[in-house]
Amino acid sequence: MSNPKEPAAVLNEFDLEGPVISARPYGSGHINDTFLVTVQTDDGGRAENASRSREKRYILQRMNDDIFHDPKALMENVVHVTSFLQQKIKEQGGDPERETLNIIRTKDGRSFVQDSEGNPWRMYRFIENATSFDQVEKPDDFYQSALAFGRFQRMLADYPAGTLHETIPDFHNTPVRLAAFKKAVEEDVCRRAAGVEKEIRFILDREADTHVLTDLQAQGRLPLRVTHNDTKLNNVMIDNATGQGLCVIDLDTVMPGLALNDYGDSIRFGASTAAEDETDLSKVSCDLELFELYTRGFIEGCGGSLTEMELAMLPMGAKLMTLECGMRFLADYLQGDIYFKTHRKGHNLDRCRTQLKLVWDMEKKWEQMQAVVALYGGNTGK
Ligand code: ADP
Ligand code: GN1
Ligand code: MG
Repeated sequence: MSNPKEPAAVLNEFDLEGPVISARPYGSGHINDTFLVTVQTDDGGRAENASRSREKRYILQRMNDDIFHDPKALMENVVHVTSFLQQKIKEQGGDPERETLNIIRTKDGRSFVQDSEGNPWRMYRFIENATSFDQVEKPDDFYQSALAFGRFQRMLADYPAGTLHETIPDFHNTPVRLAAFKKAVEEDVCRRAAGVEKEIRFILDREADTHVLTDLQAQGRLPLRVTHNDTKLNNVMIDNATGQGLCVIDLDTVMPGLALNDYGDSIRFGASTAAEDETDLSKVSCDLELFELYTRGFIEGCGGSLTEMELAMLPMGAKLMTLECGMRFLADYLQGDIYFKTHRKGHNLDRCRTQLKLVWDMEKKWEQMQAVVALYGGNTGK
């Protein structure tokens, strides 16, 4: 379990529009320490409002440098990707202040600061009147998130991929993840492996699946694209007024990758009938209606750019991202919960179990999943 670091020390470094009223922990991300910062602004002395003061909000984050070893490279990516997106959004007549992240610079113009202990911190404009959901509350939100993640990928189609730093090497290289998982089992530093033999076996039994997509990629049959790589539902903001997917956030892992991973990660999180850490596994399954909604939205959002092979492999993308996430949670449990934030004993094990239950359920529904994909993606699997 981790304790967020104190933000007070760095607040003064950023170029804010007024004095800070409050800074409180915010959101439910597993990686960074996130704070909502509120400042008081005045109206600039305009006569009609002379006595009225307003508030403005920001997101402050301590980047997790145990995970992102090179915060400077990470922020270079974020600076470049957000300015690229702002330009595209402007060209398309959108609002660049709400439809992508906007970095708040320090008073001396830097994109992040380090506190006296060397912790890296950055700040974003808070996206008002929009919501990031931890679970699907309304099916249309999930469809809107699919459109948003699909469009995100399409907007980055001509981004110079070679200039991107790989912020976490082999992030979605499932065979490499499997090797790391096996090592965690062998080392068993917390002596927890004996209690999770069933889960370990479940993962090892699916070793052959783990390299299906990386093999296709190596054979040049799946294209590398600039992808988000962390497409959970709570990494997209839905506009409260229009109900549309407004802004894709959490850009720390934007790197060259497979479209299938972005698709699959969304399915594993959002098409589940239960929360990622649900302890009652009877509640966990892959909802085929949500699966269908997301599939339709993602294909549409990608605007016809997915290849036939990508379309055919969508169900495999969903299954592999779920399996990979399951093995990452279990590896972390075995290693003593050192990667993902946990909030209770056995949290990572609970998370692992929901992922494996989902994989099991997807295997049962495999033909139906393929039929859905065929419906929206044309002639697949041949
Ligand atoms: P993590 O990597 O830990 O998941 P995120 O960047 O996703 O961190 O931020 C955590 C949460 O904070 C998000 O799920 C979202 O609810 C909220 N959030 C992040 N950035 C913004 C923003 N610019 N405006 C509004 N909310 C935000
Ligand atoms: C982490 O940062 P967050 O909470 O959006 C993780 C993802 C996992 C996810 C599981 C950088 O995402 O890869 O799929 O948790 N991000 C990183 O919920 O490891
Ligand atoms: Mg996040």
